[in-house]
Order: sequence, then C-alpha cells, then structure tokens
Amino acid sequence: MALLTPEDLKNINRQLQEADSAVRRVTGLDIKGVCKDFYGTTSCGEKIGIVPVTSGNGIIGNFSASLHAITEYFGFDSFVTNMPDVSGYYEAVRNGAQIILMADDNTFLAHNLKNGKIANNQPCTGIIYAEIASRYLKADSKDVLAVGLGKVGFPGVAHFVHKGFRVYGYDADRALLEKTVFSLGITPFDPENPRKFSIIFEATPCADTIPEAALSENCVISTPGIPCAISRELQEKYGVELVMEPLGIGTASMLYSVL
Ligand code: NAD
Ligand code: 2YH
Repeated sequence: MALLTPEDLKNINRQLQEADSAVRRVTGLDIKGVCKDFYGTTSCGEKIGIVPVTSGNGIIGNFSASLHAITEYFGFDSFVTNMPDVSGYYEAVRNGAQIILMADDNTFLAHNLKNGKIANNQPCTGIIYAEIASRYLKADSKDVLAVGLGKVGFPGVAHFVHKGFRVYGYDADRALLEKTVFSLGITPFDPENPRKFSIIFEATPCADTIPEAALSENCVISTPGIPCAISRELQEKYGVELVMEPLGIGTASMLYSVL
C-alpha cells in the first residue's frame, strides 16, 4: 500500500491551481465544476473537522495541513483538531464539524454526520480522474487506455465502462488483469503490441508506465498515480495534457459525493 510523503504534498496550493488549469483545458470546467456537475451537489461552506490519525505508520507531515488548504480552496470552512484519534474525533464533533475527514494507512474517509453519507478516497479518486478524462474535449474516440487496475484504477475503469467507453486495460498483475477483463468486459492491452490513444488513465505507484507508442499527439493522461506515469520529456514531445495532483482532486470528489 502506497503512503503519501510530505514531499508529495509540498506547495499543495500551487499544485491545486495547476491541476485546476489542466482540468479546465481538458473539460471546459474547473475541478469544482466537474464535481458539482457529476455528483449533482453544491457546497454551502460546510464545516469540516480534519482529524490526524497516529495508528500504523503515524502522522504524515503536511497531510492534515494539506487537507486544510484543500478544503479551504474549495470553499469549505475547515479546521484541524488539536488532538489526534478518538480525542480528535470528539473534539471535531464538539466543535460543530458537519463532515469528518480522517485517514489511517488503509482508509481515507469523509463522513457527513448530517446526512449519514460516507466516502472512501480510493474509489472517489478513480472515478473523478476517469470522469475528467471522459470529458476530454479533443478526444478522437471513446477508446481509453487504462494502466493499473487496483483499488483506485478498478473503480475508474468501471466508471469508463459505465459511460460507454471502450477500455483497453493493463496491469502488471496478470491475475488482476484477467479478473478485470472478465468482470468489466474490457479488452486486455498488450504493451508489446501497442496502439495510440487520445485518452489515457493511469493508477499505479510506478513511474514511466505508459509506453511511448501508446501516446498520440495532445493526448490526455489523467493520473492519480504517484510518481508520475510519464517523463517530462515525453510529455513535452507529445504535447500531453497531464491531469495529476496528489490529494486535492480526490478529496474534492469525496466531499462532493457526501453533500
Ligand atoms: P493498488 O496497489 O491497489 O493498485 C496499483 C496497481 O498498479 C496494482 O494492481 C499493481 O499491480 C499495478 N501496477 C504496479 N506497477 C505497474 C506497472 N508498472 N504497470 C502496470 N501496472 C502496475 O494501489 P491504489 O490504491 O490503486 O493506488 C494507486 C496509486 O494511486 C498509488 O500511487 C497511490 O498512492 C495513488 N493515489 C493517489 C491519489 C491522489 O489523490 N492522487 C489518491 C489515492 C491513491
Ligand atoms: O496515504 C494514506 C493511505 N495511502 C490511505 C489513503 C488512501 N489513498 N493515508 C494517509 C495517512 C494519514 C495519517 N494517518 C495522518 O497524518 O493523519
């Protein structure tokens, strides 16, 4: 399981602004606009309690502070509790939080205490990156290359399939690829025999996972995967429109899904 590092979260406001610009170029809407349109919800500045969690590998430097910056960026009224864990949860509720955000090593959740809705970061991230890519204004077809079919990738691929896209999928784990081909009816992608795509979705914890031969001029790569799926050199060579950000797009998706 891949954990975020403080380094990934450096300059989160700048990363969010750049991601917002990329999402606008790809879809015509900003991140908030895609979330509102997709989930059919709007924010009224709900109060969010962010609770640091010490279990497992413990507190990640910048994690709670980044969630604070992200939630404020999207117009929510948020605070980080002074205490972690159960005491922090108690503090958040006592201080009027309507939505709780908290993460351990396995699960990052948003829980709306007013309507009972709860969201998990992994499917929410996969789905919103797929939704953004599915709206690519310059796409030349409904064919998608999806690399990485795990906890983030699988729900993203299921979303493309649900929207009527033809997905060509690849995962280094052969058994997982076969399972996904069977359960979602996608076509296995053979990296030894690639073809070009204008929409690429990537969700792996590895770098350089997209073969150069799969890139078409001005393709979109929508990728929550960390580190980046493609080198800067290839990005520039093919004029790739890259949608990639370490925490904020997925968090926005979680929050709009529980409103
Ligand atoms: P996971 O372990 O469940 O799935 C990753 C999948 O990638 C696995 O099935 C693995 O076999 C496959 N894979 C690994 N290397 C590969 C390669 N070279 N080519 C093809 N497939 C390969 O992990 P996950 O929870 O789905 O997370 C995926 C990535 O997304 C991680 O880097 C994680 O940190 C990141 N993530 C980012 C955000 C965000 O907001 N940006 C949110 C959640 C997760
Ligand atoms: O980064 C993670 C895990 N990969 C789960 C998220 C699913 N994408 N968790 C963050 C842990 C945060 C820590 N407990 C803290 O600082 O509160």
